[in-house]
Amino acid sequence: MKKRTILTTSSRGLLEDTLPFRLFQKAKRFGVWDPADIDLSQDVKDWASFTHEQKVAILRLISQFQAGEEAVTRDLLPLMMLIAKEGRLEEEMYLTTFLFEEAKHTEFFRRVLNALGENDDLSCYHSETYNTIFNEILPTAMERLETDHSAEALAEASTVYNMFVEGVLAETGYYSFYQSLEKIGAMPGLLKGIGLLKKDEGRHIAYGTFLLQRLISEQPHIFEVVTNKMEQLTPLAIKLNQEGMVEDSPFQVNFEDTMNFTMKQLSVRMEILARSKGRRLEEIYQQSESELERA
Ligand code: MN3
Ligand code: FE
Repeated sequence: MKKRTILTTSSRGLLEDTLPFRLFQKAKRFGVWDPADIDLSQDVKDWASFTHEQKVAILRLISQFQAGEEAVTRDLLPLMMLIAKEGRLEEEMYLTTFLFEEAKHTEFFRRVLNALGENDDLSCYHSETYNTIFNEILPTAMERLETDHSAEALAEASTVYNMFVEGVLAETGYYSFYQSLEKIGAMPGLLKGIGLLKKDEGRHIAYGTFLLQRLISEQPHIFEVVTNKMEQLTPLAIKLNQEGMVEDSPFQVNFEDTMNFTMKQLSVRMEILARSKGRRLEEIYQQSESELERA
């Protein structure tokens, strides 16, 4: 039988000044908002005043987020399991909040749809590229961790999940919601929830960035693994935007602006990771949360 050592009663204790533990502290303070507390009464009124085209545009966004939040909730466990098996206690502690938050995001969008009375099948809003990413690439990369515990498999999984799906696609989605609804002052409950979940996602992306930096610092060739994966995924982000494009956007959203935003996210993520090349492991653990967000 394998014998293990308990960490918190050893002289090691908890590594309280490391980034994963600090993210855990933050999540306990800011990640505990309840979707049930968000007032959607004005949203219901606004919805009734929307044109058919406006409803279609917002339903497309909501349905993509709804399915996306469900996917990240269902696909995270293999990563948590691997981190736990490696005995990285502070990272595992942070990840308990990560999964809890994704579950709340899944609940949030369903609450919005229920409040709006939109109970039909929404899969018509999931384009071919959307399905490829969320129903094939993401679950495959995550499930691989059940049997493949290599640094390469972990780096590819985190690149798909944290850098691409969260760092590029979700960020573009928030941008589109704000571009559509904020300037006309509509659906304040939906926007409030999006503001809260965007902050949760900031911590998720920060963890993914830390994880990849740690892997790169331990094995420099992992940077190439991440770059290759991102290059493979980039055309899908472009296609996804194109498939969601409509002529004469009912909210006057500029397609070029959205595409530029996506491309900027892609380059920012890689710039931040590039900085970890040649850095000592200790520095990676000690860095501040804001360092992970700055390009
Ligand atoms: Mn989420
Ligand atoms: Fe997330």
